[in-house]
Amino acid sequence: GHKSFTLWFTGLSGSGKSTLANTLDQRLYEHNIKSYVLDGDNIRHGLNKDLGFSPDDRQENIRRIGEVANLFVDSGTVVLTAFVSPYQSDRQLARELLSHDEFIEIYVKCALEECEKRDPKGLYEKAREGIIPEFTGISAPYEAPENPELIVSTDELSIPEAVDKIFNYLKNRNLL
Ligand code: GGZ
Repeated sequence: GHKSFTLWFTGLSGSGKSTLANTLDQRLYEHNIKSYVLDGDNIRHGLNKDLGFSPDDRQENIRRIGEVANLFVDSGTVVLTAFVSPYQSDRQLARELLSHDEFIEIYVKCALEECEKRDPKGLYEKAREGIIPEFTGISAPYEAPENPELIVSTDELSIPEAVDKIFNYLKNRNLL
C-alpha cells in the first residue's frame, strides 16, 4: 500500500486552500489512495466549535487538528488539512506531532490584494469595516512559512496546474 502522511495547507482566507485540498482529494481517490480533507466545514463546526479566532483559540484549533491528523495517518489515510494556520509556532507544533517525513507543509501563496478581490464570502469587506475583528491579513497577522516543503502560487497557477504541481512533488518524493 501507499504511505500515509499529512499535507498541511496554509495561507490566507480566499487563497484557495480548500479548493486545492478537495481537488487533490478527488485526484487521489482516482488513484485508489485513501485520503480525507479536514477543513473549517468539518472541524470548526464540530470538534472545535468552542473555539474562536484569538491567538490562543487558533493555537488550540491547530493543536487539535494536528492530533486528529496524526490519528488519521495512523489509520493509513492521507490527510489534507486546509486551515489558515497563520502562526509559525502553531504549525511547528503540528509538525512535531507527526513523524519527520509525515508532515508536508504547502504554502498556498496569494497576494492579500488578490484574496481581498476574490472575497468569496464577503469576509474581507466585513473585516475592513471592523465587523469581524482579528481577521487574518487585515487586523491579525499571517506569518508566511519560512521553509515549507512546497509553495503553490494561486495568483499565478490555475487550480489544475497547482494540483499537478503537488501531485508531481509527491511522486518525486516516492510518496505515491
Ligand atoms: C480569519 C476567519 C476569521 C478571522 C472567520 N480570521 O475563507 P474562510 O473564512 O472559509 O476561511 C477562514 C476561516 C479560518 O478558520 P481557520 O480554522 O482556518 O483559522 S485558523 O487556522 O487561524 O485557526 C474564514 C473564517 O474562518 N474566519 N473569522 N477572524 N478567518
